[in-house]
Amino acid sequence: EGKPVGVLVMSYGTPESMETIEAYYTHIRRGHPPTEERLADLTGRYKSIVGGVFPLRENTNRQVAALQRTLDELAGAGAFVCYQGLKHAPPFIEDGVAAMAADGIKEAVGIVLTPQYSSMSVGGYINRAQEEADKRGVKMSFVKQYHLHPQLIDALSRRVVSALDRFGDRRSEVMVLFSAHSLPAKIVEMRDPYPDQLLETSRAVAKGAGVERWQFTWQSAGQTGQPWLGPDILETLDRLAAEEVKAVLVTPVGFVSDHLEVLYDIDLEAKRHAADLGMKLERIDMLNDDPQYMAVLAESVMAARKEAG
Ligand code: FEC
Repeated sequence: EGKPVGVLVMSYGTPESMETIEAYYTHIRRGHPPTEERLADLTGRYKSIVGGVFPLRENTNRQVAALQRTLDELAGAGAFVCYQGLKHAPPFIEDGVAAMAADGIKEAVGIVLTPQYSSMSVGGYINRAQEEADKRGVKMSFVKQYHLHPQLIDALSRRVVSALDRFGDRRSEVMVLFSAHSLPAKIVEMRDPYPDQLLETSRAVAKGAGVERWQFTWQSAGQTGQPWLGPDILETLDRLAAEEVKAVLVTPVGFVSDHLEVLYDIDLEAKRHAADLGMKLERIDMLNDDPQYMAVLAESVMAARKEAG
């Protein structure tokens, strides 16, 4: 008793600088360096987004600091201590667990900065954390998902409502397009909960925002040679344009932060595609370190801790 519980806050990670994009990309590709061409393409995407790589990293740092403050408020100062663990960049998930162990932490809760569970995303983070925790004698439990937490739904619903205001008197024509990162289509045969959980979040947010015209679409599929879940947002925009839809509000529900997959894939690529089709495309503001989102994370951590006894 009296010892703080560690909180391993896990997120995808972003390069530390333009020079480390190659190492980052190689890690994502499980140790296989990208071709010159693919590296140049990714570097170009980072260069073209507002802010580039450094602010993205500061964003994760701010989220971890804000979660620490929220846990101090809700559970009392000293009850929990947060550590960062990134999937594809330093400090890696293993570094975060090692730092906890070095500080004498014996028990910890892990949580990922994405609301829905998939064996290929959140499951991967958890496996890596658990393996390192076993080596270092840290007892860990995990928050697997929080995709229907009432405060998450409320925070997203409010963002939808305020973004709809940007359409003025065209508001009622807007198609709300919920989106999330695609995954290889084989997850469907694996009965992975990811697609259903994304639809559950989308449905709850549509209800919370009083939206009737909505659809779900995938985005940011990788190029691995195997099929990925579709339709992709660009195909969805083509179809909607053919159906005479003139205005869309993209609402990412699997991402919580301003990062490449939002600032490039939606704000530049999808927006340009929509403009070519004569459509107006807007996007909701991301949650980042929004106080309601921080409360979702803090409450989920506290509940997992309670369950772990
Ligand atoms: O802003 C940043 O610097 C990071 C942006 C970023 C986020 C993100 C989130 C997710 N990913 C997920 C799955 C995959 C799978 C592959 C894959 C590949 C990439 C590549 C980049 C990248 N991802 Fe990512 N992802 C982000 C960035 N992702 C860059 C490299 C290829 C490309 O540019 O297209 C395929 C790996 C392979 O080759 O086998 C699978 C999932 C998420 C959302 C959940 C989470 O945040 O963990 C799932 C942010």
